[in-house]
Amino acid sequence: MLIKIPKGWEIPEREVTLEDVYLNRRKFLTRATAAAAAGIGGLILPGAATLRGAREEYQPLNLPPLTAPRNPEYKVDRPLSSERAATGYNNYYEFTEAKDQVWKVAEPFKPRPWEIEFKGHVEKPRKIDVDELIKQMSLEERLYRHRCVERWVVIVPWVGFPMKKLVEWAKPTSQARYVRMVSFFRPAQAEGQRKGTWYPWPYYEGLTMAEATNELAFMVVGMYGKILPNQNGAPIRVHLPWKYGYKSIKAITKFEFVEKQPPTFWHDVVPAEYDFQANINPNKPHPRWSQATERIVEIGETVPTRLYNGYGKYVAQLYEP
Ligand SMILES: Nc1nc2c(c(=O)[nH]1)N[C@H]1C(S)=C(S)[C@@H](COP(=O)(O)O)O[C@H]1N2
Ligand SMILES: [Mo]
Repeated sequence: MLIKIPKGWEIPEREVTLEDVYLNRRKFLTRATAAAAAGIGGLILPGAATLRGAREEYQPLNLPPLTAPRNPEYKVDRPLSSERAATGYNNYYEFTEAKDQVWKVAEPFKPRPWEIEFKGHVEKPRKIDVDELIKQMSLEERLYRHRCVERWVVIVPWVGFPMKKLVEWAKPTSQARYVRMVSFFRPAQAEGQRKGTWYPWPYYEGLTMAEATNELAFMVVGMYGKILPNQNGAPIRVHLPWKYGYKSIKAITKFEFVEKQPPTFWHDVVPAEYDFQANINPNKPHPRWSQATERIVEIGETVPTRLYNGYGKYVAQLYEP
């Protein structure tokens, strides 16, 4: 008798995907349900290659080197993901919903020249070219664990600088209570922005000032000792390792300092499923799946999820009285 015993992660992921994509999409094609079905919890194309990681044909590009001293403070308790896995399996809906295709669809994108705008409650609104900004910052490498709300994990050597330095550079006034961040809008270069027209492009996210200036919040401009590839958010993105991946907005064009909690992209698309705070918490299930475990991409191993992704020592005081 032939009995296939699936690995733990295969069952729920398949349930989430196939049912939602094929049933919901056809039945209720309203904006919200179409988006929920295709959403970050939704579309994973069937097939072991997709679930395991990058496509076979994919090889990382030889991008210009960008190295920086490793900050020994940030350690991980697992081997790093291969560059191929972390750059060949992505979520980036501006390009495509197929995680193993983002590298290919995003390749022609031109992330330079790139202007970043600082506005809202700042001493003086200003704009700066990304490379000018990078020159003014001192770069370091940090090993961080990245945990998507869909339960996949990669462990990555990012190159960048603390977001706190960026906030200091922007000089917000005392009225600023949140920072709102916005990605690019270039439908001609990003086919997901042409095809997924029900999404409220451009992608937008937000943080409290305490979160943005926490030492873990990291502005990323490189990975694996090279400049950031398009598929991971070139030329500049943020990484917030204690929050689900959707908070770590890619290809940022604007920082706006505001008084009120800003709206966020995935919350607006599926309000019941993706909240503003999005702290990693094994005890708080997503409405459609448990968050108690997670799967390490490429290795396929399932491990327990940790509160704040294991970064409680840095951030728990932000949320606990
Ligand atoms: N602009 C933009 N930023 C984004 C996304 C996106 O679709 N668009 N996806 C988010 C999600 S859901 C995840 S898991 C991470 C993936 O980052 P990675 O490709 O570096 O692993 O990017 C986040 N940032
Ligand atoms: Mo994600």
